[in-house]
Amino acid sequence: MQTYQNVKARCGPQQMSGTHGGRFSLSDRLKRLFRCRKGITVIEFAIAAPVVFATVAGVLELALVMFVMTLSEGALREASRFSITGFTPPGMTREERILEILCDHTIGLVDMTEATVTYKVYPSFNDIGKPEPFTDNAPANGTYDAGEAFQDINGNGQWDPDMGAAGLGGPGEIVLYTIEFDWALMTPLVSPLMGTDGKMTMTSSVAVKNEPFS
Ligand SMILES: [Ca+2]
Ligand SMILES: [Ca+2]
Repeated sequence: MQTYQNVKARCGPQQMSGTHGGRFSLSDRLKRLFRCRKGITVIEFAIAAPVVFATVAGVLELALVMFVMTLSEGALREASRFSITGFTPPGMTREERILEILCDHTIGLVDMTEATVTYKVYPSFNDIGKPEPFTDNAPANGTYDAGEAFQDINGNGQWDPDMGAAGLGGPGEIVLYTIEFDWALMTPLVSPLMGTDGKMTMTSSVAVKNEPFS
């Protein structure tokens, strides 16, 4: 254990008498410097502290990001659970009620005025995110080209790489709910690893089947 007496014994006046008539040569000074451990803890802390603080900040930042993602996913499930009933509350639309639920269940951490919430209707769960079917023959290159025949699943008069139709769907239909928003990262040291320009885009989706409401 490093005690004051030990330090004094190693670095004290009795060690300060040099071999050159009381004056220290450079080698004497270097030997004393390497022998002396007084203040070494402060130096070690000064070196390690930035790394420790950055690590702690990164862990807290990551924990907060995961917390917000979990919140937004839970909020989206709650909103879709309301919407599958087809119920329209008095004095507001279903879309307005959905935004209200999302706002409540993200406890104010997500700015709903900046978030993008979308609803898409699909023929089945297997069709989610898939393109509208087309006849690949002009030319046969694996992609849709203008003039090729296609099935206009979402009824908008054009071929789409995602066949989903906008809306909350009718009875028994499959609906995909998605929320997307930018989360402002707080630690400059971590933000380059997790996002761009100090922000991280978060996206959550939930697919449900509407009840046979009337
Ligand atoms: Ca083609
Ligand atoms: Ca279309």
